[in-house]
Amino acid sequence: MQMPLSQPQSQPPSPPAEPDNSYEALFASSILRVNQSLERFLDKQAYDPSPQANGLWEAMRYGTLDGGKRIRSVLAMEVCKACGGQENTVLPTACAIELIHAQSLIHDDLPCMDNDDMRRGKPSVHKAFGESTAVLAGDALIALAFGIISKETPLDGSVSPQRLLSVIGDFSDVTSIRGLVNGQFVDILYEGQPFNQEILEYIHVYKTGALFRFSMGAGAKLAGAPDFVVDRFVTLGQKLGLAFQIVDDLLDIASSSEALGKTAGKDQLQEKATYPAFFGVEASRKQVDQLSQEAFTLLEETAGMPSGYDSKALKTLVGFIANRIH
Ligand code: GRG
Repeated sequence: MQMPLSQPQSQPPSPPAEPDNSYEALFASSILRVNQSLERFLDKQAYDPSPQANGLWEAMRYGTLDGGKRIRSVLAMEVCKACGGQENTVLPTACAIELIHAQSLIHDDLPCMDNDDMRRGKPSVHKAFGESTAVLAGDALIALAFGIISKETPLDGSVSPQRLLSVIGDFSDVTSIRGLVNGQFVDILYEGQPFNQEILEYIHVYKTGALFRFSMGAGAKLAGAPDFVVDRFVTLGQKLGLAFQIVDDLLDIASSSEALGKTAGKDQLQEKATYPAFFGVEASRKQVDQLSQEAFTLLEETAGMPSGYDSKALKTLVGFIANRIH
């Protein structure tokens, strides 16, 4: 006997599925493109088919692929698209951002830095591969990141060589004494030391803010946006970077190692200079809300200008950054 192909009439129709409005679902296309390109850029065979450095490549891949929210690269991609730019133009820079971010986490986890055994829900790179390999993997990722922006950005007229050079120059600021390295130095310097608001802001502006500023500014630059729009996105990156770091510090207090994929509660143990330590949890939360409100206003103002853009996706991203739970 043949089975009926349709449901009997008497059964009620199943309710329509709820739309998935998570960050991962809404930005799946940008996340996928970044992940696929990272996989390609970290293909050992393409660079060095000899077996000697296999362990180094494995460590670089382990620290970069398979994990991470990709928030900075998504910001670069979404700003570029919102400003009318091509996805292919920004993709190499978006990947370079993730390589530097991964490197900063690998080095941050080292025993001589923040000393964490866990990252992205698995043993940190020095735990899995040893300290010297972790240092070298980070070093190699920095140089690779510069190579990817300069060699892989298509020179097909979608971006001028001058603009591209200016992005590479900005990238060198972010990765140097004008960016993350500076922030990390001062962060460690003030561990267990008295600090004030000025020091706190300084650490955050450099340690986390720099990469957010670069991500948004580069997205706009690579889209060919006018300088005043680029400047606005840099300001926006500054606000979002600060909000992101304050939320990170709040989650370190309120969340679990399991949920975060890294050791929770470390800031207090290491007597870190954080917003919650200085202002308290409630006032820090208010600062995040204030910053996201300012980011919304900036987005709306800029979108309304003659060379305006569609700010919908970017507003959604601001909301995710302010309210993230991991
Ligand atoms: C760039 C040359 C160079 C050196 C780096 C070690 C160092 C110098 C800087 C450390 C910077 C650092 C670890 C900042 C913390 C930023 C932060 C909140 C990281 C967590 O970012 P998420 O949550 O991580 O986006 P995932 O795992 O999701 O990618």
